[in-house]
Amino acid sequence: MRKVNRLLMTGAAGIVGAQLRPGLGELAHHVRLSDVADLGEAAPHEEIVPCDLTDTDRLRELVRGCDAVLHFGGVSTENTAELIHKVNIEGTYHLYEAARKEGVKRMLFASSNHAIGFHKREDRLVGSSPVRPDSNYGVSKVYGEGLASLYWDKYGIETLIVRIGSCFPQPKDRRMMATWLSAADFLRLIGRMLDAPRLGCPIVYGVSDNDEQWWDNREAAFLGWVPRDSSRQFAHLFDDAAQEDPNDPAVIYQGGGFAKAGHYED
Ligand code: NAI
Ligand code: 15L
Repeated sequence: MRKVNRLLMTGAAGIVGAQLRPGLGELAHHVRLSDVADLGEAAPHEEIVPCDLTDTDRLRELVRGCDAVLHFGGVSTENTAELIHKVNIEGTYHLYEAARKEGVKRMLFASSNHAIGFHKREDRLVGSSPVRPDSNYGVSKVYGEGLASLYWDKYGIETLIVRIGSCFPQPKDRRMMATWLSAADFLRLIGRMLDAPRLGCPIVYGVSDNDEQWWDNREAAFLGWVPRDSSRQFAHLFDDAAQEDPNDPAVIYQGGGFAKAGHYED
């Protein structure tokens, strides 16, 4: 594939960012990495630009000169509504505004399965299935998806919305056998996103070719992304599935523990 010139990744010090970072040099000549946390030493093709997403004044400088932005920064699990609003909702809004003003044309929005977490596991969802957020966090992802859609329809900024399942080096529990996304599959998806002559604003479920599947990416088939990895290789770690309580909300709903949990601030 053709490399883009400059690619920005926010949240680069996080769990997903750290897994993707080693592969981004295959996709871009210059990789700009940003976070509030330490990013270590820059490789020759990397630029490190620390930035707090709530520091609105610095965001234009952050995105300036970038061909595409991978937006992973933010609060990545349930938290106080106040923090989620400030970082995930306001921060994402100001990042998109900075992108619009600086002429960035292509984005990846790291959405989450928690935007649809109150669907049951036996429901098979497509990109246009109704949202059913399971947390304040999930609502912030629904906001980001709506914002991406607006910025495509009104301003022509394309976004790949990825409802990520569970992107970790390996599944951490039985549920993640169904939701696991390998870093290699994610990198191949980003490659398709950067290569597509016309992207638009599709919703893709970020999940590998696992045996148990809750999501169907047929509506984004034009991208030609076919995951190659599977959680099957980790099946031996979770042979206690028979002990799952079928009446447990964490087992009934796709969002697992996020759907089961009460209000974060109670
Ligand atoms: P993470 O929490 O490990 O990484 C998020 C990064 O954002 C951290 O390095 C943190 O320092 C940074 N950050 C937090 N507040 C910030 C601020 N105000 N300004 C700048 N940077 C800030 O999360 P992870 O797992 O790497 O997830 C990355 C993205 O993907 C998040 O948006 C998350 O919601 C989303 N996602 C991740 C999934 C996963 O399985 N890891 C599943 C679904 C969605
Ligand atoms: C997410 O959205 C979180 O960012 C991640 O930490 C996991 O909890 C993941 O969803 C999941 O559902 O496994």
